[in-house]
Amino acid sequence: MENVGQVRHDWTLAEIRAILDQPFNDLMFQAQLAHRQHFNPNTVQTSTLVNIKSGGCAEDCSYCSQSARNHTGLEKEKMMEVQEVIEQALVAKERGATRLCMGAAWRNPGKKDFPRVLEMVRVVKDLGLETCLTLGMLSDEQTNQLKEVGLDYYNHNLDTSEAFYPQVITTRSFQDRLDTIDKVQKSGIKVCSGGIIGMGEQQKDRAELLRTFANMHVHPNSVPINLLVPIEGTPLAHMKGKTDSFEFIRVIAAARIVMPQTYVRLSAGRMTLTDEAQSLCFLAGANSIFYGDKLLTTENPESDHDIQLFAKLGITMQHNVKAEAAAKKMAEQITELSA
Ligand code: SAM
Ligand code: DTB
Ligand code: SF4
Repeated sequence: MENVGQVRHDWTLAEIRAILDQPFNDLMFQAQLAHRQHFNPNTVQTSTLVNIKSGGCAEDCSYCSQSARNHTGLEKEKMMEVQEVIEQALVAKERGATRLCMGAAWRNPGKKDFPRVLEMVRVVKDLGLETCLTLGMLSDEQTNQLKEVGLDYYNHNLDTSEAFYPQVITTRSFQDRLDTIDKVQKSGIKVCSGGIIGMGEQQKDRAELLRTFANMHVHPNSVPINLLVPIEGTPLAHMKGKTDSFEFIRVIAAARIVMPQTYVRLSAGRMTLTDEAQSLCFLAGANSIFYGDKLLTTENPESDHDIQLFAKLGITMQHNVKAEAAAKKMAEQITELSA
């Protein structure tokens, strides 16, 4: 207990299982101890998702509405125009988001589409938002180009333990995912990588997933913990209502304890969590959310609702320092011009 909050890279499976298993109040206390050493406990970072290329994906992820193999009724769409990304980014910024996370239903980005992706990063950065992309696997050249245009974060989830992974996805391996994360990390782009709870995995799988992240040479900067959104027409639709929210909160707390300097994001699945359950997630050390009424293809709480919840909890949204600096600079320029 005296070492809680210390950054380590040598966690054992038994240690993480014991963290997950302990009495709930002890777990919350430990998570708070870790959290308060590295973060303001009353501040939450907000990222808004934009689905820049929806549906028709070649992978067979069994949770996903966007796989071409799942019959979810989702239309395959063309890649979004840069102008539409700008419009959505402006809305996100206006609501107070600090980061725009642009996702595409690709196994990997194609050559033809990539220049537009690079342009999206440039324009979103120019608006003063942090940028995050999630596009699947990347080549070395693509990774370098993303670094050059100044991409801040790349999201690539491991989703679950190496052992359970083949039951969820067969079209690419766990090792492929690790390799992509490693490539991103080495390029200097910050890594965002997390998983999904509620796909039928055991407690041991949850502990293994956390151990994989916690024993990485550098912890991911951000770890999204998703509660499965069971979608009709996917092989995991039958998991609806199967996960106890306390189990989910326990994973958030364990992530906070084993990666005390990481942003732990309360991610998909908030539509099925009560305000009280979400508050326990913040108590467990979650300090980031997806913010805005849509995830990629499914619903997310309205931002007004989140603002009200934050007000009840005395939580403030992390400031958009870059956007504030940009606005200040613009105001100064206007004053100069009118002088
Ligand atoms: N195609 C890219 C990829 O797979 O890396 C990027 C987008 S993909 C939708 C990003 C992540 O969203 C997945 O790795 C998964 O963790 C999460 N996700 C997708 N569908 C979900 C669902 N129904 N419930 C919870 N999380 C989900
Ligand atoms: C992540 O971990 N969760 C986000 C984001 N990264 C790309 C996506 C959640 C998707 C939930 C289901 C949907 O809306 O399709
Ligand atoms: Fe494709 Fe990503 Fe969905 Fe898997 S999670 S099917 S890679 S969009």
